[in-house]
Amino acid sequence: MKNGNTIALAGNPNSGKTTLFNRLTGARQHVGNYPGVTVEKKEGTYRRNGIKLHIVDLPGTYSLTAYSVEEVVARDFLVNEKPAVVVNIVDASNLERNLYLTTQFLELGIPVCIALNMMDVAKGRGLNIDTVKLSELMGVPVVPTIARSGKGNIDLMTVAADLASHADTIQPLKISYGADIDGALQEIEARIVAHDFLTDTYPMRWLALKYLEQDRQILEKGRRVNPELARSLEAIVEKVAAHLDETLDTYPEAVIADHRYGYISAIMKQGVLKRQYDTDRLHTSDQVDRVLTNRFLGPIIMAGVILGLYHFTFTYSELPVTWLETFFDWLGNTTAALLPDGLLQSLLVSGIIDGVGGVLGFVPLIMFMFFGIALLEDSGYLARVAFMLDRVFRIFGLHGSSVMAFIVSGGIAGGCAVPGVMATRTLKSRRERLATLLTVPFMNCGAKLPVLALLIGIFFAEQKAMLMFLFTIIAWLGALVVAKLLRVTVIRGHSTPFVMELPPYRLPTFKGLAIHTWERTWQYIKKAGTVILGISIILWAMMTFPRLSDTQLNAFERQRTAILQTAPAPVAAQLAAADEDAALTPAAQALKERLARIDGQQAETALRHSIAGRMGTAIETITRFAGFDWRTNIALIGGFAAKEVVVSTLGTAYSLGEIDPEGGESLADTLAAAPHWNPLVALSLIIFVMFYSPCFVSVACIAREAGSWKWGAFAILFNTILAFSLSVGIFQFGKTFGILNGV
Ligand code: BGO
Repeated sequence: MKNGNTIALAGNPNSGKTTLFNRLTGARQHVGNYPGVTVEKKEGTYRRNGIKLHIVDLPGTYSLTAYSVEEVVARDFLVNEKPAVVVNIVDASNLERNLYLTTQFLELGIPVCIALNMMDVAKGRGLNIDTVKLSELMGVPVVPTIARSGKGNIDLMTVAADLASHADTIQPLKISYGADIDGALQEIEARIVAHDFLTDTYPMRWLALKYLEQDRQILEKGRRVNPELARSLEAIVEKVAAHLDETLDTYPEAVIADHRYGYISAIMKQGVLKRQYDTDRLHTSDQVDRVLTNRFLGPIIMAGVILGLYHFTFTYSELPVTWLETFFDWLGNTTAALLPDGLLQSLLVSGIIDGVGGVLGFVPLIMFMFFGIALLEDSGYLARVAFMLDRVFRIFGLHGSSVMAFIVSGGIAGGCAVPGVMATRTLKSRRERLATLLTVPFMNCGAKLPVLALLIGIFFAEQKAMLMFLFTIIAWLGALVVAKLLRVTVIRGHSTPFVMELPPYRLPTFKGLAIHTWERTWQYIKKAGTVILGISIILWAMMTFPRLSDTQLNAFERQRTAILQTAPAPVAAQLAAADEDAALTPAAQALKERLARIDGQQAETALRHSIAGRMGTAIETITRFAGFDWRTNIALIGGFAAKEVVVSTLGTAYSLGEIDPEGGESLADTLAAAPHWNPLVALSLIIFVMFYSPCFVSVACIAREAGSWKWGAFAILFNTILAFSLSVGIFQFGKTFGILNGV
């Protein structure tokens, strides 16, 4: 319950608080001490134009963390006494420094009104402040004042009184503090909610932040109220602190402060603060930002950086990818040679080695890509990318905070839609949040990378980096257009202002980069070894059963016997005697190929006969308009579970239904040689994989975050229809005009 008409004056020391307090209350003031401490407590009454307010002047502080007794007093008053409004006196001539405290009031979720004081000093220093914009971006009223002369005081009190009368539902500000801190915050918040821990006094995110800031008062209180839970929360903090120390050579409080300043700096950069002439020397980060986030140069540099990243990844990973491919070929052939023909051999070779091996083969590529992304992230450049993209985002009805969700989902490459969908929690507007979480799955996540890398590598080998860049642009364009479409139809509504944090640039440490790269690469390997392995086995079973009947098998056997019987006896004898790699006479070679063709036909018939084969064949009548044959369909059905499965299933499908009589080649070689595959089919398939239904885990996450399975179903249907329409369009266009299809 808010304290009726109590207004607290709060701000940094020397911001003009006392001057304002004296002006507002005149003779109606009295001085005492806060209970238990020797900090002076000044109270008074403001009375004018029918407005009567009880004014309390809080001690001047720079922060709300319990470092000093003043900070504790100010904070306890705000939390326990719950004044109706906090009038935050901000020194306009030192805006960025003063707003640091403001962000903390906003994070506390209390009604705030900014008194932008010392406007005369700011003006004298050539500073031009757009108060309307500042108010819009921070989401609080801003009233310019000159406390010394009393200018703006009446307006200030009118606004404060107005805010006091309808300020019950204030949403606390949510600043994103980067992946590490945000992750820890979520973990702590979940426990706080589950145990209803101190939530009657403090907002949960604020409490979680205080834990990360190692706030003495809160830590002690926590240990008193629920020692066991407090220990577990402190353990989370210790873990993230150790991680930050190891990877970035920093600690949680510093990261939090950096992001708060980043948030403020981003507000300033949006035209809030303009210097008529440069008096202050610009901070190094600001100087670098003048070039890197420049309206014209910035996007060009950004495109160059991303293209450079792709070039680096594809060029340097090529050799190790070939080594792994060769290794899995060898492993498959050796296993096949060691085991007798039969179900076990088929499961191990076609199901597991060709399936999972296909996904694991791309580990070097994934590792190089993650290394590049870690470099961009740890240096602070990724935040600038988000900052620049935000300008574009607003045009499409999305929020600035959406950008980070897109980047986390694989906006540059290699992320995952699940944390991307979760990252939308920082969005306050439900409509913007929905539009974001429905479109983040269009990004090229780590699971789509092997599909893209495989097909680009086979069919567009000359311009790998350029193609990857093109597909990134297509993913973003697709996501933005769909978002706009959603925002003007099913989720209509206004856009809300936003602020993007710009933490200072820092030199990444090699250790930090190595840890970040390895953490993510290990996730990929683990997923391949568990989820993908499981799905591969299920799909193998679906591609193997039901098996051909004895009658069908006998028919093939009869064909083989007939061929051998009609062949000249010495030729058949040579073939029977020769081992696998022996040189054959042309006649024996021809006989071998005829027999292999029968084997191929049998394998194809068996695959078509299986459950998956029947499904793939059944929809081929429709999918052929997009250029997909029945084997590709099987892979795409598998891709509903997880997108890597498209590669592993293609591996299994081509391995089971062997169409290449020689066999034993990598999937890339097999596809390159397959007659119905060409660059046009590959392009159509890439676009389909990029846009069709999110994987099952993402769908579940979308449904949970959007609060209804309706949205999960929407994502499956809408995305698949969209992807199919795009692929059909591309394939039919290419076929008609003879583009890319080798005609
Ligand atoms: C001295 N404009 C200008 N120009 N000055 C202001 C304004 C304003 O809007 N508001 C306040 N000041 P406090 P805290 C001083 O005391 O209220 C001035 O800590 C001086 N003193 O007059 O004390 C204000 O309560 C000798 O200045 O702030 C005061 O938040 C020479 O800012 C100072 C010049 O205000 C701090 C100024 C002996």
